[in-house]
Amino acid sequence: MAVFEFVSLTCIKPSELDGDEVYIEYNGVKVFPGPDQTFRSFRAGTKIVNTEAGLASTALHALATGADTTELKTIVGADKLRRAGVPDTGLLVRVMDYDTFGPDDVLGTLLVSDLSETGIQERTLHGDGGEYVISYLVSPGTE
Ligand SMILES: [Ca+2]
Ligand SMILES: [Ca+2]
Repeated sequence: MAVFEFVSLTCIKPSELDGDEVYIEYNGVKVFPGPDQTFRSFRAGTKIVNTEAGLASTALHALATGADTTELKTIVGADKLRRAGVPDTGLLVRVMDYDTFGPDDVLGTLLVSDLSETGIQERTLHGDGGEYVISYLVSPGTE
């Protein structure tokens, strides 16, 4: 099974004026923030980076810049976001905004399945008026 590795998520523009309440799902299962937290607040410029991703340290240093950047390993309970197996049907990554009233909003979805992509991948997500950039790696796993 191929392996998906989360690298970073950056908020360019939140969907709500006062920021979003972000959580992330892999194939419908919540993987971020942790079991004890409903969401994590993101404003313009907020970034989380997996500094344990399989990238050259120089590339990671370049990513882990910015005043509002948090290393994933410092977020308690967020280990499940770091990596996941990619089933044959693909891995659906969904970035969500929690809302107190009404259904939560989808900030973006990404179906990861293409193993021909090598190196760091970057996608811009547009959902509910927000703009986020997600980056990740996909590598062939061992059977
Ligand atoms: Ca909302
Ligand atoms: Ca919200």
